[in-house]
Amino acid sequence: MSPLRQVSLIGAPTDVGAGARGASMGPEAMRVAGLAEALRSHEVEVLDRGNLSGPPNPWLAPDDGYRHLAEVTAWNRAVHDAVHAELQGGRMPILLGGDHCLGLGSISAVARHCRETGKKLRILWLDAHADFNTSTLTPSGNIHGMPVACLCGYGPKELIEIGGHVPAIDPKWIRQIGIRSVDPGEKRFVHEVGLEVFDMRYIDEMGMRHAMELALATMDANTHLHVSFDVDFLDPDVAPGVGTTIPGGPTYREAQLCMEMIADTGRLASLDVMELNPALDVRNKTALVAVDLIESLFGKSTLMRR
Ligand code: EXY
Ligand code: MN
Ligand code: MN
Ligand code: MN
Repeated sequence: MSPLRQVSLIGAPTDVGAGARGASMGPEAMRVAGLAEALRSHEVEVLDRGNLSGPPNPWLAPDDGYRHLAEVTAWNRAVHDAVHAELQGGRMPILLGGDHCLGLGSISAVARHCRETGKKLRILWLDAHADFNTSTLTPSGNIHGMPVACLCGYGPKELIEIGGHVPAIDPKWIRQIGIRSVDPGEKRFVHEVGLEVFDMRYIDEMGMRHAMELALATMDANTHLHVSFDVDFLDPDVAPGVGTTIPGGPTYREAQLCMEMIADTGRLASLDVMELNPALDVRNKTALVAVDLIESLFGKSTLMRR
């Protein structure tokens, strides 16, 4: 029998980084969809740490290229501290967003922990978007379009310094999967920095299996694998409950295969589940799909493969 994995759920109920209201209700929708119970059915010990708190969404226009920078910073500091505390305690954090600006706090904590423990970090960024904008490239000022750039050191001082090391990560540690909406300046910047992107064109031509084989290659027993799962990664037919639906995403089965291949590595060590927006969902369908996919990340299908 596999050892009991210890997971902590951390809710971050805010939409301060987003362009639509409602992702603040994401953590509760995941609980209502039965996330803790589903994980427990896969030999996982689950502690629900409840929700973090932070400033309300002031719903203001961007200032100098950033919308709500002070509020985004406060929320990310809270996320950083909570995620780092779980890792220090030997538990696997699952961050329940909240919008994807919080990937910054989560991954800067994971990167800090990897530096402290000598682990190699690999990040899978499952998303329709590259989230690689800066204040000069962004068409919206919404910081949920910027966390990957901030993690790589391109962003305001208060955000890039959250994990205590600038840059928090090397762009070589990231693999992006499912990308299909990138702004023109952002696209140039992605190429300039050399991010490894398996976009939908690649997945259409080569298949999810090949994309994931490459994205998961060169990991070893010392690798900490972090998955940042933006629910808008999924095709909107499967997952309508997000603020920024982009057609042409992975089907239900392609997404399952993606999660199953991650599970097979045995290296998953931290997870973000972001951008779920219950205000735009249909009878909590998107949260239920997210729970189903997370079950696959924790080995739901392995019995069939024994
Ligand atoms: N690229 C667009 C922007 O920066 O405004 C849209 C970003 C959406 C980001 C989200 C949820 O992954
Ligand atoms: Mn995102
Ligand atoms: Mn640590
Ligand atoms: Mn997205």
